[in-house]
Amino acid sequence: MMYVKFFFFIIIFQLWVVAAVPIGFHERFHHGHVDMHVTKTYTSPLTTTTVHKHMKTTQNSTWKPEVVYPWKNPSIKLSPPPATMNKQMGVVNTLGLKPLGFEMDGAIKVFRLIAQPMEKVLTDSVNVNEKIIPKKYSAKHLMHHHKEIKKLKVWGFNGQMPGPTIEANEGDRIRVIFKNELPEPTSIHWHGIELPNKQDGAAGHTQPAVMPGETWTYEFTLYQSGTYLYHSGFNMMKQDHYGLVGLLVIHPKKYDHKIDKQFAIMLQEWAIKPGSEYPDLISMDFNWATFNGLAGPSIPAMTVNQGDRVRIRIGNMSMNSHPIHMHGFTWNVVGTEGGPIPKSAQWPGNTVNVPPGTTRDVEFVAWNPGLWRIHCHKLHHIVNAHTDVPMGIMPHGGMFTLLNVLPKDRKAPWKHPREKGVKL
Ligand SMILES: [Cu+2]
Repeated sequence: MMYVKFFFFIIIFQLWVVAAVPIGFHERFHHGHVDMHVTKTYTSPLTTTTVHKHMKTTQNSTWKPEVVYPWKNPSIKLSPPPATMNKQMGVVNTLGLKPLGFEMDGAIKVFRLIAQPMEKVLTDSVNVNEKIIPKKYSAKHLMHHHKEIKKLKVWGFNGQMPGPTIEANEGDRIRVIFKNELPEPTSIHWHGIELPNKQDGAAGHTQPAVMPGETWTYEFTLYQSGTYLYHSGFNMMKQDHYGLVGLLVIHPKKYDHKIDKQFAIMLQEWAIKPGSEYPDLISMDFNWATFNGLAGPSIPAMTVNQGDRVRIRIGNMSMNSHPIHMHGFTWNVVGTEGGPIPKSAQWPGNTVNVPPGTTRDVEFVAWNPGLWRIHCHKLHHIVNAHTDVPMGIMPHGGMFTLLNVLPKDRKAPWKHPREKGVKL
């Protein structure tokens, strides 16, 4: 008799699993957004009647699932960006993003981050670099050009996605006052930073999760220098993918040479179903690739003067590697997510692969005047919206922008530095 009962239990359990999984997925897609939680409906006792009852109710169009964590909770009032936004001690230009400044509390640099739901325009199809492109070269009329605004519901910091770049100096003690205005618990993980375990932001392990409406303070000293990342340390598959990511640049106590212009680029990828305003967090078929939450032609160019020494810092918070390629120059890879690379180990190139969770710094002298393309060299990542429009038509660039090197003398004939005996 016991054996029969056990056998009966197994059959019912399997029925429940088979029924509950597709119902859960159906509801998540049906309501146009993706949530990680399972509604209370599916935590019911394991009886056949319950399963049948719920199968019936899901077929009824008036049935509504209990959504615990939607994209936004209307009862949470969103704060304006902190007063330190757009004020900067820093020198790094994170293309298309406002910088984050700080206040001093004694010797401590205090930064403020607020995690919030927001809408991000990836592109409005307007070429922000149109003014610097010679009219005769404009390809605008040679291609189909959809004037389409691509908006996405994302999560960001201080009204920005990705979050603002935090800049500090090696040796600084920093405090980050962090407020959670998301509809679900979260935390901030300081990716690559050597700090006390309690400050690591791994919610559920080194700290409790910061609940909606709560504030949490991180404080640590920066012993390293280089390009680092910050991102959500809780429910990462959803939250990092929703845009809770940013760059943390730590300048060395002393650069061994002067750098004239510094830029930063965060690499991200999105799977966006046609007509949807939400990223599909389950799909691995990414059809949108962005620099700093922007897609070409809406990514501003990097404008420098001929002769400038330029550093570009690239971080990757997506699930694929991105071989970032630039025309016209040979650069040196001078840094990774482990900090500066010793001179003897730096390597020359014009394409640097940036795997997920890493950063790469490249440096070069902008001797070669003109407009140079910089883009991911995975061909699908140059053109977005593979499911919106026929593949290959270019209304939406992906990870694609320009380096604009202003010539010292417009009339001077082009000369390679080696003709003048200069080895770069
Ligand atoms: Cu790529």
